[in-house]
Amino acid sequence: MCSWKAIWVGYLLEVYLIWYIVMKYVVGHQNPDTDSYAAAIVTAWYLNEINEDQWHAGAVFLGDPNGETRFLLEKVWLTPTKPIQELPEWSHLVLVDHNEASQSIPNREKYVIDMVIDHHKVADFSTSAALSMRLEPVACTCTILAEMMLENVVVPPVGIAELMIGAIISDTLFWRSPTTTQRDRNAVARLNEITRIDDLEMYSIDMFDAKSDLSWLTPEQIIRYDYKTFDLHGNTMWIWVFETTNSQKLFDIKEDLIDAIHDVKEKDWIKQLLFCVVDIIQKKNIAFAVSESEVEIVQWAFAASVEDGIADLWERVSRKKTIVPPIDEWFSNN
Ligand SMILES: [Mn+2]
Repeated sequence: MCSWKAIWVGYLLEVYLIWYIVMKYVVGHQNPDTDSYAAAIVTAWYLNEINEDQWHAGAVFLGDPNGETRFLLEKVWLTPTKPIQELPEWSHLVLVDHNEASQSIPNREKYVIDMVIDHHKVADFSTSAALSMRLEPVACTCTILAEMMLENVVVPPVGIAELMIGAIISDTLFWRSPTTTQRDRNAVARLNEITRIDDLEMYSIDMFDAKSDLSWLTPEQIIRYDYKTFDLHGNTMWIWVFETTNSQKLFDIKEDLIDAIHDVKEKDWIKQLLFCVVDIIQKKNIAFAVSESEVEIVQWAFAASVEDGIADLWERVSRKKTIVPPIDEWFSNN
């Protein structure tokens, strides 16, 4: 005779196994910025909404949200979850806003990648099975997501639409970044029919001010605020950016920042690091190059002069479009 207890245990096991097997994790890059954070949440919502397969999607994050992202999350009544650095082996992943291994979840080969939605250059991507890839040369992952929703006649609720608008404002520096395309502008215009934010300019300034708030950051946290690592022709280059509406505040503590850069480089075995202060309002990039090899890179890649460890990189406010490519080019010739 079959006991109820056995049936119950069997049922629980099955529920547990099915849950484990059908869970898909959506994840952005390390040290997530607003787009990475928002795109993970939005993609998880979207995948559950279209429900093409029987998977359940959930967003996970490789770091805490920054001040700007926190501001946006509060606007839509979301609380950040605890960051992760690891998932059960063979977990199924959807990567958003990145594809390079150096920016992704550690030991990525342990997992199964089902899908990539991204707007960056492709560096080192390979998988053992077929997958969906949606890569578009627009300014923001959330622009791609907004287009996917349009194609599939999915209308996002207000909170999801607002997250996408916030991410697009952030990645385009509200149209100041050279990465901006008409598609990004169209996406915001369409999404704002749902959110009906009266003054997007004001909204963007509030967001950027939240990002520029230094009061709760140490010099080390400032330089680590938005870090990314790049493998360029076999060389590892750390290119870190701090976007602000008030760059003067950073130059007031210039010496502390330079000390912090030296400390961090020693602590993390970093050979070449470029720390860029991007003034969003003035559309200017002032970079810190504190070692001989960094000075050389800045001089040759950007034809810029370096004085006391600081170089004026002019209007180069986009890491993707105007900072990384000249350095990449330099490495390819050296
Ligand atoms: Mn992005």
